[in-house]
Parts: sequence; structure tokens; C-alpha cells
Amino acid sequence: MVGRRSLLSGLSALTTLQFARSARAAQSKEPGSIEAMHDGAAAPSRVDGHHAAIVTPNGRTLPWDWVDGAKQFHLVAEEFEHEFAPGCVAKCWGYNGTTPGPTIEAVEGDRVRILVTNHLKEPTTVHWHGLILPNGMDGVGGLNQPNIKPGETYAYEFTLKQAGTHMYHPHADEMVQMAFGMMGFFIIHPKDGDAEPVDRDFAIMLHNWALHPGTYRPDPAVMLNFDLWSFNSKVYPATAPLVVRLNERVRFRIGNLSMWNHPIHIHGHKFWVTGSDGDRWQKSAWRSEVTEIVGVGQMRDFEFVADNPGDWAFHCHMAHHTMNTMGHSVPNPTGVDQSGVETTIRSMLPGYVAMGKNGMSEHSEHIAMGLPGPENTLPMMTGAGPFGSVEMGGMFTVLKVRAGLDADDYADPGWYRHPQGTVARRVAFDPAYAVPESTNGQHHRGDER
Ligand SMILES: [Cu+2]
Repeated sequence: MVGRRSLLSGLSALTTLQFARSARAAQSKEPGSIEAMHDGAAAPSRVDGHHAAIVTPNGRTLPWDWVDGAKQFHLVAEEFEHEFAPGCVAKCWGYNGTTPGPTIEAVEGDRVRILVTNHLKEPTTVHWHGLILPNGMDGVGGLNQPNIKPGETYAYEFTLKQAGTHMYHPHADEMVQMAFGMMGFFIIHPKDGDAEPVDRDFAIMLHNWALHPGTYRPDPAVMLNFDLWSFNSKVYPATAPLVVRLNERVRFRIGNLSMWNHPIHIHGHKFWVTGSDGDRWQKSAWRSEVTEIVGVGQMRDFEFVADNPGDWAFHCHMAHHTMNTMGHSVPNPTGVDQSGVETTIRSMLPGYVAMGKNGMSEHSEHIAMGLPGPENTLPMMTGAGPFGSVEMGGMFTVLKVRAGLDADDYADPGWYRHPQGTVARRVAFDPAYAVPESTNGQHHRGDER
């Protein structure tokens, strides 16, 4: 006997497929304004004269002061309200009011001091993931240091002996603290510069969230079936577009502190994998790819020359990771006529709409129709493109390659205008148009419908 609760939790899946309010709100906000990308900070420039400054889409870089012979940074661990996309907010934890916390950016050889103030109601620490440092600075609570109790401030201080893409996160109650969003980038530029410097340098953190529909706190106990999959703690269509100027050399630094591995895929360009947790690789070790798995706890650097103008999908290739909230315990509705049960289910679950008989694409139509859905969640797929619904959510954004941008212009240039004759076109309405013989023995020409 299926209890009402389990039925409802199963059905919440399909129900969340349809709702409308947040979807419309999400679509009405043009993502990727310069404010959205940099949180109000000034447009990026150069670090130490020659490194392109890191851009953390939807995020920002942590400022520092020169104090007692070190670059001094200050992280405050705290709780705040975070918006994944318009219509979906949660109480999250992070640093200085954001998840991921602000990106720490420094140069090889720097002496750094990072103050960490704990405004949480439980102890925390910060581990500097991938950094070579004195043991007592490694941030594993109980092993390398006492935990930082609520209200306390600790100082971490060390000299940067390496370059590359690294991260920071707690090593105290880490299952909970990371599930709530506590993580950030720690990026170190090589002191002598890169042999092949990049013009734009983006940092993107991969994460997952069990924010069940109608709830306002991520569930830290979930291990597999997450509701939201995020780039820098945002889901499409709130993920900022990645704007680059034609023929620039671009680096994406991808970090993964989620609970899954993510095959990150870029359209329209092949890239070299040029670095990982350890550092930038020797050029002989670079690999040409279009998809690269970024494993849990790993970092990968992708580099390429943006020589192909257009709006190119940039996404995780796990199909469920480019979706927003969905239930995982729903019976497969494909091919099933549900019209007889819809009324019954709606009496238990207001707003329920049977769907999925011919696939989930009709979900986008339901969103466009304005059908209501559960509170504080997102439709499975959404996003309005120039040709219709972009049937994606989650770990998805758009790489926008354009000629004629200014060097520091990261603002959304709008949709790509395709040269005439370069868009796939309809050549027939007739289902039998020139259909070849099928190998399954059926004859498709004509009349079986
Ligand atoms: Cu993924």
C-alpha cells in the first residue's frame, strides 16, 4: 500500500515540473548583467600588471589589505538568504554573504594572512584545498588546530609556494557546512606569468543542493538525489553568460566540491586541459577535449582560443544535471495516458498536472501557460531563447563569443545574430517526406498513423 506521503513525495516530482511563477520571473530578468556577474564590483583588470584578473561569474573577488608584511584577507563564515534563480531562495551558509565565498586571488611567493571570523552558531575551520603549507595551517579541526568557535576569529598565515587553481572549504562538520554552500576558490598566479597568458580567466565552482520543493534549507543528509545543480551556486537561467571577445585566449578554472563527478562540455570549440589540482601542466601533457570530467574534490583548467563566434552551450553532460528540481521516485510516464487519474491526484495535490506521455518537453509549455506549482522551487527546465524555450536548467550557461567587445567588457551582448543561411532550417511539414526505410522492419513511408 502506498501511503499518501510517499505518493505525494513521488508526485512532487511531476508537480514541480510544471510551475510557473518563478519561471516567468526568471525569464523576465535578463541574466548576466555586469552587476549580476561581479556583484557590483568594478570590471576586472590586471593583477600585478600582467595576469588577467579572475572573473567569478555571479560572484566576486575578495579584497585584501597590506598588513604587517602580508596580503591580509578576511573571511566571515555566516548564514544568509541565497537566491538560486528568481523564485527559489534558501538559507545558505558561506562567506561574507555569498556562496561560493569570494574568490581569493594572489601571486606565487606572496605572504598571505587570512582572518576567519565565525558568525555561525557552531564551530568551523577553513582548509586550503591543494595548497602546500605548514601542517598547522591546513585547517582540519581537531587534527591541525582547535575548531573556531562561534564568535572567534583565527588567523591563517603562510607563503604561497605554488601557482594554480585551488579551493577553500571547512573541515569541521563539513558534510553539513558544505551542503549549505561553504566553499570558494583560492587562485594563485605564477610569479613569472604564464608562457601563454590568457585574456579572460573565469572561475566556476560546481555544487549540488537538496532543496526540496516548499522548503527553505538544503537537506544535508541527501547523498544522491539532489534538487539543484549549480555553477557558482546559481542555476540556469540565473547563471551569468560567459562573455568573451572573438579570438581571445580564454581559461575556465572549474572546481568541484559537490557530491558527484561532472563531465563539463563546451560547444563550438575544443579546449586543452592545461592544469589540475597540482598546478598548470607542462604543454606536452595538455590534452585536446570537448568534455572533461571534473571529479569530486578536483580542479581542472580548460584553455582555448575563442575563434568561433556565436552563443555556445556550456554545461555538465550528466543529463539530470542540466535540469532543476525533479522527483526521482516517480513511475515513468512516457507512453502512459494519465487522463483518468489526473483529477484524483489533483484532489490530493492541488496544482498537479499529468504530463510526460510524450516526453517532458511539454513541461516548458505548462510553464509558458502559467500553471501554478509548489512553493519555492524551480521548474525542471526553463529559459527563454531566441528560438523558443531553452529546455535546460541547473548546470547550464551560454558561452557568448563576439567580435568588437572592449577588453574589459563582460556585459551580456544579447543573443547572437546568425549570418544569413547559417541556421538549421525547416524543409518539410510532411511526416513522410523522403523518410528512408527503417531497419526495424517497419515501413515508414506514409500511412501507419
Ligand atoms: Cu554534472
